[in-house]
Amino acid sequence: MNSPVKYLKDYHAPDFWVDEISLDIDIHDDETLVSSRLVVRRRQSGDTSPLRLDGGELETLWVRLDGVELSASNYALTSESLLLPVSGDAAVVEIGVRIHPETNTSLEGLYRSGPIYCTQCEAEGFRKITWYPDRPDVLSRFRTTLRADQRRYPVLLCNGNRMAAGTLENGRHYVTYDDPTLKPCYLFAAVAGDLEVLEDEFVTLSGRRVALQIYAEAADRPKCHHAMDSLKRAMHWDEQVYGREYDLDVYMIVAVSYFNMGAMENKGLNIFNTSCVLASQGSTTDAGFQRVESVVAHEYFHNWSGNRVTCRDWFQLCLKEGFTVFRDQQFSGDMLSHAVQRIDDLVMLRTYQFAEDASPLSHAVRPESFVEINNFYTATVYEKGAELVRMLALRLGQEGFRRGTDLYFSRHDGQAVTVEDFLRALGDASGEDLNDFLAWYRRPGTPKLKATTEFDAIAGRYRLHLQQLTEPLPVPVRISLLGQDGKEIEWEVMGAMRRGDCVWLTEKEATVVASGHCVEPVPVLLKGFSAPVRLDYPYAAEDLAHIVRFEQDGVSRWLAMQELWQRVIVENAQKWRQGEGMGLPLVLPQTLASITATVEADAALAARLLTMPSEVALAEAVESYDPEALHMACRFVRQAVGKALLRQWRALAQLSVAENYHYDASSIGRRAIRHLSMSYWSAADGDGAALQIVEQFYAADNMTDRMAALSLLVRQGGIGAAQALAELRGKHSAEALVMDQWFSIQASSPHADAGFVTHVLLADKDFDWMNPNRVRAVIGAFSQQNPAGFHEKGGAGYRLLCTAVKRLDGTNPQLAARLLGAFSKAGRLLPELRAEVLKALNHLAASRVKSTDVQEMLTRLISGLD
Ligand code: B3K
Ligand code: ZN
Repeated sequence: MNSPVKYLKDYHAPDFWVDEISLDIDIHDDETLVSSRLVVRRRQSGDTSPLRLDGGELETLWVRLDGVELSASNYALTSESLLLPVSGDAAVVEIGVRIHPETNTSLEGLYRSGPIYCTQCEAEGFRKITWYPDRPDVLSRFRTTLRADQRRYPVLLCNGNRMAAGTLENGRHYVTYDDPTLKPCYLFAAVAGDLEVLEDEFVTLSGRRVALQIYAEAADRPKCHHAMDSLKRAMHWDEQVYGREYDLDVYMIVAVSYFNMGAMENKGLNIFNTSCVLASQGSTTDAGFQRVESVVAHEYFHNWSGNRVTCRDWFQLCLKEGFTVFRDQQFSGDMLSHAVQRIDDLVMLRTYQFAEDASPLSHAVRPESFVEINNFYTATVYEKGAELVRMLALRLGQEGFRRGTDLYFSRHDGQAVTVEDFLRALGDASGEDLNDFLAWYRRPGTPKLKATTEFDAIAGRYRLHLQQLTEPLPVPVRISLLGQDGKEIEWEVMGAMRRGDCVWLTEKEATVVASGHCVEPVPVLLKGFSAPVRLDYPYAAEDLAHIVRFEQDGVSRWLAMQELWQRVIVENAQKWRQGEGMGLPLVLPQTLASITATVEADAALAARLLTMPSEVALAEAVESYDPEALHMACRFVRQAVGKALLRQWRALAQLSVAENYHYDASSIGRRAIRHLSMSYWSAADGDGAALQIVEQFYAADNMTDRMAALSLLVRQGGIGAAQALAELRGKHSAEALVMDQWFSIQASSPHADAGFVTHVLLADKDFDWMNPNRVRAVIGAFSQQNPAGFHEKGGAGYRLLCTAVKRLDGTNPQLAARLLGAFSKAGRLLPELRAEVLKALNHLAASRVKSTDVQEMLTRLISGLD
């Protein structure tokens, strides 16, 4: 099967609009009957093209056109399309179909998540519910009736306002909803289940009362408070920062256990993976709490950036996702810490997006073509897409950007638009032409910058030469020059525009000059990581230490620290490969020691600076990727740093944290420092640290402390790990989200037998191939967070992943395809490992993969390796 490639250049406006749709969804145990009534209208009067509807896996029962039932010879039906011969400019189409949510394992369309019926329609899932023009530029008014057994499905939910409800024969009931907003079908949602609700209220800026409801299974309701608080904070923030108010009378969130992503922004009725709603001190880590807060905010922000102003076609996906990620990053920064939030976002960007962009999976933020749109919900569209909006915000300044977003929202409210419309609105509000930014949206790959310096000590003249090695783009390079005393030095720029501390490179080259200094300054480049580029500048290790010591911007200090860590680890990896002894240059422990002294001022930032980059992140810093060498170097450096600063780690491992667990920036930061210090201490002196780790595991009153201790115990292995794992399982076996952590901590632990451990986990009685969270906790953790295990010589790890993908291809293609992302670094692997990857991928390709999702990923990956 060869699925067609879709091209952006082929976009045509739809032939028909759908002014209204009435749906009736009648849920039974062994089938669901869906009848629909579409009021359609031609876009161009007099045109004669047939009405084209999309479908997938539908059993068509009847079709009526303007009240007359059509026989099969009157329409053209394939498994994916239904063409109806509409003669005039308008028509009423009625269709009945039978679907099977009870056996729908793809988690797309209408499906069962355990005892709950729910939907996932983005991007093209609505066509699995009924025949419809399944494209985001067709906006319609939806009226929906849901019917189901009343005892087992007492709660029936749909977008919009509840208009009617009542009982039916045979213990069944129904509810009718009307959604007054016009929406594309990807924002449609329906839920039926035995759910409890946590209720609250939000009064908007203009005084309207909005009912807030979070639905979950009874046992989970007490864990919904953090999500509710996050929602209210997000609603308030969007009013203050973007002037955006919520528009309906009710905002609902439903938590389900079987979900392919984090959450979905359906109009007024978000459906969430439980992992992004539920949070409690006893079962959720600090990182989990943060994730809930940011995903709740992200989906809420979509109400404007995505729902009220939506995408014309799926090529424009970044229009809603990049912008909304940028908004949720700003929000999270405002909630806890700007520097720490930016650092966490950069870890994601530089670890995963940079890797994707350097791989055969590389694509533009706005791709020109795709086979399966589900394969394009990527780090590039989301994270790089957010970076592009960040640069636009920098270019326009705070007020100009706000004027621009105001204009974008008001000009395009209720429309389905493009990246060009976005740039035009942002620019128009300030009289700027932002067209040059389109190149950022169109061009795949990470741009490269090179910086070189010249210094004439006698004349006191300093020149910093910036050069774009790739085709020039508008690149903002925020700069400071640090003098010997750490103070900032004045500078000027030639060949580029300057705004504040930012040089806006538009041409190939520009030069920054400073004069009157007899010691060469240290340049701090790309402050705050002002552009998503790779920068090549030959810093001396001492310069990096100087930046860490004197620069005010925490993100720039972290960037310098990353480079220092990276250099020490990569050098040691080379030594290990050549059989030479590894070593720790003094500058690293000295710099770390200076940071340990700043813990009281900002524990969370200090923790980020003191954290070694992960092996996965380090893979981005090397041209030829040898996972074993990097792993050995990391082990050595962790232990050496542990020994060099043993006194500090032991003291910081006892750092006081407020007695009762509290989710706030300072407590989170202090816990992070404790755990990091325990890990260095344990690397340097396993026996010495053991007691504290074990005590913390058993005495902890919160999951952050407990999981930190558990991961160290599992790393050490042996009886301590086995007992702790059994204890956690004994206490939390009924909590799926804790069990996910139980699985993932083992699958990601870098033991020599990691592959074997992963096989054992797959055979565990609680492993469930149908639950994406569980699959990600084992297969995802092993292949993406355990490089030493995954890249084991001989390719066993690759075969394990490919076997899993093959198995999931038949049940959940989206999940299967996504797991293949673990191969994105394959092109840079050592030749023998690369050959094993290719073998495993070819074997999978030869096994008759069914889904277009997996086929497209395989084609792209294999063509990049061949
Ligand atoms: N818009 C959804 C993602 C849908 C993915 C479909 N394969 C979640 C989000 O980004 O908010
Ligand atoms: Zn989103």
